[in-house]
Amino acid sequence: MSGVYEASAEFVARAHVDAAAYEKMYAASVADPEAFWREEGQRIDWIKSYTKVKDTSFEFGKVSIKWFEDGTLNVSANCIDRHMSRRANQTAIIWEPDDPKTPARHITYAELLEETSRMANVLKSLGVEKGDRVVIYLPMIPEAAYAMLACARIGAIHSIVFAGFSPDALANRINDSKAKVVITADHAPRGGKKTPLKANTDAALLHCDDHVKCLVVKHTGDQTTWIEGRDIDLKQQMAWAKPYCPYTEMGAEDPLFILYTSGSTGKPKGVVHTSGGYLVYAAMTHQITFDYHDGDVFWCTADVGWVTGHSYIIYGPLANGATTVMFEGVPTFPDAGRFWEVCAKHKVTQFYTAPTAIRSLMGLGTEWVEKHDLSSLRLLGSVGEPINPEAWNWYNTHVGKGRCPIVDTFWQTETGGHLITPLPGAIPQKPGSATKPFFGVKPVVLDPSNAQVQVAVETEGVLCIADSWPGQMRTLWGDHQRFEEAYFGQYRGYYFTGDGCRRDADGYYWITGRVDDVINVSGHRMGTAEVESALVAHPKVAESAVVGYPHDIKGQGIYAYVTLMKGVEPTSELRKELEAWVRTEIGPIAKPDLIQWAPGLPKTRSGKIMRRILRKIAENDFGSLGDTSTLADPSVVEELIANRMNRG
Ligand code: 6R9
Repeated sequence: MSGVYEASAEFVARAHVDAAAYEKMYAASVADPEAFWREEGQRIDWIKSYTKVKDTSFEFGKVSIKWFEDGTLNVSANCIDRHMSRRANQTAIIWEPDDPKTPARHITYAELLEETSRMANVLKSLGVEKGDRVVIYLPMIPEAAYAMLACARIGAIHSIVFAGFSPDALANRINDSKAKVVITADHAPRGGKKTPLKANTDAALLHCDDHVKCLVVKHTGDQTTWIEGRDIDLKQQMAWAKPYCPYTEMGAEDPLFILYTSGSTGKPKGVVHTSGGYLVYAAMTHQITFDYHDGDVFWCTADVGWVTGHSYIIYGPLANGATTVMFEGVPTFPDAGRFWEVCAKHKVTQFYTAPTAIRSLMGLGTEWVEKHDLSSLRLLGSVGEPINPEAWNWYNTHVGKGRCPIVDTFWQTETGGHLITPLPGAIPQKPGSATKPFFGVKPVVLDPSNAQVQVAVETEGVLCIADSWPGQMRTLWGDHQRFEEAYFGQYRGYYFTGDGCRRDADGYYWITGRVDDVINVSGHRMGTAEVESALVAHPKVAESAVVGYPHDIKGQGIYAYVTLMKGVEPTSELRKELEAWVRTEIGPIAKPDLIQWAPGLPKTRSGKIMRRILRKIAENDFGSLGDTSTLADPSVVEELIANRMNRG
């Protein structure tokens, strides 16, 4: 059993929420959500205050989610204008470019107001109005923030497409959302390489309506094609535009953005978030989960193309008047010390990243961390997948130096903000556990065989949420029926997360991975994450992905893809050693039946392993791999197929 870690007395003393406050506030939040959120809703500025707070139903066929319904506000005004009296000259965004030789930029709230206004005025001049959709396909540059806030300012709905996506994916999203405008750049530099965004956009627009306008940020200055009448130089237009744009009064339930996320079936789902509830929830979780205080420098390493970037680079931090870091690069360029160099350079106080990044850096040695002064750090965060205890311990020891609480935040594109997470001054951490629910969140564990709610504290099953919280998605763009079916159809009366979990005797939640990743070996149910965690605990293993495959005797066998640490030779002795290792770590039942050496794993651009592909290869059924266009490096798939272990 792993240990329990508590924040220092010093940390607890200044934390927004301590243990007693958590218990009291949590109880109040679920006993009377109406009263709790009526008060919390006041964290943001309303043009017309709400009288209604919560009007939500999870009843299948009638799912409807509304918060602060009759209030009006503007999200951009909340993220910028309302800070002007106190923070006009405070840095809102620190922009750290891909190339460390290019100077970083500090953008004040006053500058943010002007740039956002200018961009909003450009959009207006193109006829973009309240409710229109704007697709944003940009690198991690300040213009991405201006574009989001400019849309919010005039009531347009943005839909960001991650700059790593292909022209096809971009075209599908432009068409599905019926966007009037796409905002892109010439190139996106990342890790010293350039992605030709404008050329990709040109290719995408061949499949879109002729009326779609293309605003181009000349970022790298490289030559691109130019179609007169369609392509517009955005920086030039901004220079000519008026420096102030009034904001539009929006209803709390007017959509703020659409964000496409992959479902289990082909067509991506357009997750819709609205204005009031989303902002209240993003702001509150940003302040409380990360224990943000005035003067802190907050760095979330995600891309704005993912929900993590929406809620914790832009909307949450800026609603709180914070200083937020926006990083254009990657953790390993120009070397494996880049994250830590940036932390030292900007005196980052809260650092929030993904386990996959930690594991890849772990494999490269601690000297890269030790080189840099990390004394400014007060808190670390993790998001995106379960963090295995080894990665947690490495993060805690080498980055946090044992003095920074780690918040392992469980949430989803669909949830808008954290659902289950330690509150750093209140909830002792156990490595690998997302711990306890955030305020207003009522997790329930259901037995998937009979959909019964498990009443015992210590239990396991599928994770559902019993009642709405303000940050919850409202619908799928243009497909409310699919929304109901995907999230409320299987377990009636509950929001189904798609994840499995275990609740321990202390009431802590341990996310065991997507339930579609559960394998059943000889009648024993096992989380693939558990086996992966055991494998990566071996000193020679850098990363691993485990899937099930059909097994004559056991029903399903365990197929493990293993990436070794740099310089380690893959030998049959090592294979035996790993089998024995897992046997002793978890038990004989967890011993992998097949281990394939994987120089690389198929990952999405956001770093998630695409298990669908790994399952197919493990099943020796690689003729129909489906869409691989969202992979960061499609060539790894060829390599894995060539060296597959199951040829039966
Ligand atoms: C924010 C984000 C959501 C899925 C989710 C779960 C996994 C995210 C996690 C975690 C264990 C955590 N996930 N955070 N699993 N512990 N702390 O990642 O959104 O891209 O929509 O992914 O990611 O499986 O269902 P999204």
